[in-house]
Amino acid sequence: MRDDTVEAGIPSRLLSTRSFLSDEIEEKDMSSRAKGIAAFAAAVAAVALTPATSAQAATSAPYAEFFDNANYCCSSIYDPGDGGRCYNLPTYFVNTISSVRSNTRWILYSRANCWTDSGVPTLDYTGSLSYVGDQMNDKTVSVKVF
Ligand SMILES: [Ca+2]
Repeated sequence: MRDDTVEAGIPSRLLSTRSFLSDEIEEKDMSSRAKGIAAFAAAVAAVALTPATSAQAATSAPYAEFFDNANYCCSSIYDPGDGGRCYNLPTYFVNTISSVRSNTRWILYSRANCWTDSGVPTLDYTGSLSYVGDQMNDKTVSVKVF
């Protein structure tokens, strides 16, 4: 006859201990998550409370916008500056980039994962460029924005 205090071979006392522990762990996880969120909210609030000196300050965050045609036309993909993290372009934009609007330094790579070697074209530039040049036109696969 089956003992009701045993589930899957574990005495019910142990089951309840296990469930108590898992509740505690869950609560700990939640509170550390909550702390993380609170810290993030505080950081955001601190930034928001810093008075902007001008409208210019609000729009000076580094970015680069990569366009599939020259002269900043027509479809584009926006990448915020992030210290030069490598970003592989989505399939649609692979081998299409012809111009770049930017207020910071960026690099175009003709291979995935910002890989490069001698003879593999790249373009390292700062600011906007209405045409990336014949060497890089329609050859960009990955980018970095600083
Ligand atoms: Ca193009």
